[in-house]
Amino acid sequence: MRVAITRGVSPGIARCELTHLERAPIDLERACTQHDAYERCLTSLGCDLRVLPTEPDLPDSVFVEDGAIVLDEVAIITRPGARSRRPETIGIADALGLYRRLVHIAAPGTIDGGDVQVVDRTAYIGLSERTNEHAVEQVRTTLAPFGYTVIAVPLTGCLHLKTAIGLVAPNTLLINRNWVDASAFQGVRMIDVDPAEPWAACALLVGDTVIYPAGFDRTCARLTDAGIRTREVEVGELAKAEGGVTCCSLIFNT
Ligand code: CIR
Repeated sequence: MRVAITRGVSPGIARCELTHLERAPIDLERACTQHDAYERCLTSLGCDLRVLPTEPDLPDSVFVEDGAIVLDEVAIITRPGARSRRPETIGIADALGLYRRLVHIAAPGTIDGGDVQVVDRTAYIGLSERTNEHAVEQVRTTLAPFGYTVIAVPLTGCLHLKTAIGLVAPNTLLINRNWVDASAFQGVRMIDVDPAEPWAACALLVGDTVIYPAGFDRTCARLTDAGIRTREVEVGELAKAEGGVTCCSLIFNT
């Protein structure tokens, strides 16, 4: 069974963390409508939803991806780089503990799940404002017994690794090379975002379909041309909080 953990949009989302965007008013009702449609899309692609209780005091808590790194063998509970986000991991650990052995990142390590992309047995980890070398080392030690290689990847100009790359098919990444050095991903097939759409790399592969944000028509056409099936969703309100399609769920098989 394929499970997706999600959490409703916090009524406090207007107080979200922002790094690369100017604060713009977020229409809460519209954000919730978009999130509902996103959850329906997950369900239609075979995910069994586990919806965590909404957290009015945790503005960014809809972005559950940042709270954990879930692999077949283990779930690593993160220590998010933004202090305001650290309490989010409590509910996520409770939910994941039903399915996986848990390992917790310890101080001084900090890491957001949005900085981790696993491709086969390689875990790429973005070194961002949220994720540091201490956490990378802890992930490396945790995953080594399971045969994973961990590669740290410097980032510039974007929040998370998964803002710069997105897994869109087996061993295939959508990439914005201005934000990450493509040479880090040796042996991986790459599709470039359209130069006019720098934010277009964030994509969520579920089975053989990519959940993809509406509004990036040129890059979406590149995916279609490459034979990749897409399902577009509107996430404009969540994008004002610097979130995208990957960050609103944690998907894994049971
Ligand atoms: C933050 O700055 O932490 C949130 N406002 C956005 C987090 C988005 N998460 C993600 O892309 N994995």
